[in-house]
Amino acid sequence: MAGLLSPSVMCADLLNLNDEIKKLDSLGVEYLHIDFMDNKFVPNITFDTNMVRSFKKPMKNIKRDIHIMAFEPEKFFDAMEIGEGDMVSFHYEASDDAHAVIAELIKRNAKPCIAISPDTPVEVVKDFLDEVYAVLLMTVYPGFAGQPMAPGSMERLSELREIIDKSGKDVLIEVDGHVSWDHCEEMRERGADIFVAGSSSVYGKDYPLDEAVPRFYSLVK
Ligand code: S6P
Ligand code: MG
Repeated sequence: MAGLLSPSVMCADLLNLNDEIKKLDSLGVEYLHIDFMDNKFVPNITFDTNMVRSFKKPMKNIKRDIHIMAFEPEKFFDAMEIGEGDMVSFHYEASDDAHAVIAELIKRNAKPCIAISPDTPVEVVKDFLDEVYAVLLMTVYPGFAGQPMAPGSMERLSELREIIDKSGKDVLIEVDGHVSWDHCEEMRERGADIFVAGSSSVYGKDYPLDEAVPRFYSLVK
């Protein structure tokens, strides 16, 4: 399977999101990465649940990739109208009962993903490989765009790939955080499948979006 792209909407032109989403859709991008924060689990706020719901309106083929950086993630599912087609990640560190959160996502026909922050040992995912669609490996500390990659992230990615491969489960790896032009090829080689692209790649200053997107795909084939 070729690498999948999930541009981070917090890095897009925030005053022009309707057109931005339509453009990504017309470029054939698979996912729109939507960062949701509670200002508790992480010290920041991005979009509220109304916005997360509204992102559905301009979408034709592109799907929501909702990254919930919040305690008690399940309490936001109704307001976000999470359902079929959505890929939803929540943090291992922010949930008391991750298995129950995954079960709720499966009940809603969403694709459940477990996210781990840079200081969390990758082995914790072993308990969830029977249940999740993907593991979201944070390669920056959650909360902000535009950060440098957290030390050891590449090695963690290889370790995670090995754990998943050894398990024999068909679980994807999503990488999120400084997935830059310089890093994305190596991430692909180390086993990443879904790439969150933000200010260090497709939303950087180097290329307009309609050039940046095909360029990114060519690097993560
Ligand atoms: C960070 C968030 C990420 C950022 C992404 C931005 O809390 O989860 O999804 O939006 O990292 O991309 P970049 O290239 O600026 O790191
Ligand atoms: Mg994110």
